[in-house]
Amino acid sequence: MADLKDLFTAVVEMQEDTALSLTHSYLDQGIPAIDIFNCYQDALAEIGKRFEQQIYFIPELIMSGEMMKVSAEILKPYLAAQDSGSGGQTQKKLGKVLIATVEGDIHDIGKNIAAMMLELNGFDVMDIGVDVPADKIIEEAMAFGADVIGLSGLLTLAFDPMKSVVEKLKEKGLRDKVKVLIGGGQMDEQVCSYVGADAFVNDAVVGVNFIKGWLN
Ligand code: B12
Repeated sequence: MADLKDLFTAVVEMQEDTALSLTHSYLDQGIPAIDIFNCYQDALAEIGKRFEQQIYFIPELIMSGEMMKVSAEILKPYLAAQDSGSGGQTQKKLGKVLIATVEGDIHDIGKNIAAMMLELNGFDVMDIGVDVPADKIIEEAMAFGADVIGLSGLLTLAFDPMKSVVEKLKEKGLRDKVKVLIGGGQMDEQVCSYVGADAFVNDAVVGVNFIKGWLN
């Protein structure tokens, strides 16, 4: 991966204009969009740490979210062009994925990126937004004919709503009809087993590969 230190610093230090111009200049230099994207993600993780240490506060979280959104829009066409997967609009869709951020959680940057990566890789994706109650997720997934339900959540408080989706699927006798993939920075093996999901990811590309494996 290219050394994108300056971009990392610009994002972490909230230098929005510098971050934007570096993003364009790196793209012009032919640096892979995925490397630039990963740099933003690392910078956001650092901002999260500073928030925990009370060096940064809500305004910085908001600003970092905005920077990530803007960069995702810029990088999207490059990610699509550089994607070597089996995606593309002309190919037969590989399967249906319903994606949502669970109830109580409004973080949507990661979810939007995961949805974008899945689309780029040839999946039919239905994104039903943030703060979505379990019943609504299941109802929409069944109406859509989803093969996979992708649940996003960044808060510790998201674990129980995720678990609730799995429990309700079981109650309705639907658990074996769909795979459940949970995503977000805090997801790990322990959360996955608590929730009863089929897998967890902290990275959208890894998520795409899981789903490809399931649906092949
Ligand atoms: C930006 C941000 C915000 C923005 C969100 C803007 C938006 N539109 O999303 C705003 C300002 C709104 C916000 C609010 C809050 N936040 Co906040 N936020 C962040 C921050 C800095 C970055 C999150 C982010 O976007 N990361 C970048 C994305 C790309 O990463 P990602 O989400 O992990 O997604 C990747 C993968 O996980 C994966 N993925 C994610 N979902 C899915 C789903 C599927 C299906 C798949 C396949 C993959 C996948 O793909 C993505 C790309 O690889 C994090 C810090 C951090 N380290 O995460 C804190 C953080 C998540 N926030 C936190 C907190 C506490 C809050 C607030 C409670 C603050 C407050 N006191 O009000 C509120 C909560 C509001 C709510 N009810 O949801 C804490 C959570 C702590 C905890 N244990 O619960 C964190 C960890 C900060 C910290 N270290 O304390 N936040």
